[in-house]
Amino acid sequence: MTRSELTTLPPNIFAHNRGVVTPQYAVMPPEGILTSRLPGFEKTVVRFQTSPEMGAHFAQAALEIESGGGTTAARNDGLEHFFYLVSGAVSISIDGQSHHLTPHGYAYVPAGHTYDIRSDSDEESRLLWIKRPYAAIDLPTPDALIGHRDNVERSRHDTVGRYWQYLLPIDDIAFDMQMNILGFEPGVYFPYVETHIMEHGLYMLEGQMLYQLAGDLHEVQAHDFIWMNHYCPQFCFCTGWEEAAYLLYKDVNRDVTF
Ligand code: UGY
Ligand code: MN
Repeated sequence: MTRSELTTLPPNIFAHNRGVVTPQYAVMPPEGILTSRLPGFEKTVVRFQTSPEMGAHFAQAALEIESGGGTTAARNDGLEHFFYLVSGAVSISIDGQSHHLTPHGYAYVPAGHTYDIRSDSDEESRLLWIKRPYAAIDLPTPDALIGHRDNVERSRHDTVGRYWQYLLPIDDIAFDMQMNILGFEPGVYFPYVETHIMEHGLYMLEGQMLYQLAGDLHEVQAHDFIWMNHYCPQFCFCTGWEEAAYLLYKDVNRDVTF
């Protein structure tokens, strides 16, 4: 191929890049996250959004599963897992019991249990995957859980025009993480700048926002990913004409360790 045939590069590629990685946060538009394959999966590629290599204490990835693809056998790596289906259709078996996920369906797999994933769709399925070592306490490990965004109550507090959906039970401190959907009407913003010990993995499900991270402003839109390190100051405005919503990982319910 000659240079003149290389027409795929967009103009102003540097000016248009929105990706940034700092010690306090990362903004990762999907187009810059390259694919890899994983042992134990077939007809599947993975795009890691965050991991310990970035400084995170969890990993988050998007799996792109072709029709009929998925795991090659039931897996148990000792970690806890949360799966959220963005598009397509998959079956997930937890300890041999099969569940069907449609878009915005999700599954929590407790540490030490097996999971097996198969795409049921004619098209590619996009499955978000959050995993981390479970921080055990003197309570039994939580049970597996299957749910769907449409069946989770929208609660409202602190401000008008925004809602929370708690996908995992927030009153059960056996859970060491929350997976929440936060939704915003256009023009709505946080009542204060948050600065907290909890870390976040944020996946934009819909809409547009201006996110302030450690004092820097970033425009984000559907399918962008943000990692926020512990104590990263954070604030956001919903800037589009449509509602915005994101899926948010948050580590909770545990004391500090020394
Ligand atoms: O609950 C939270 O920590 C949430 N409000 N943070 C965020 O959306 N960046
Ligand atoms: Mn927060």
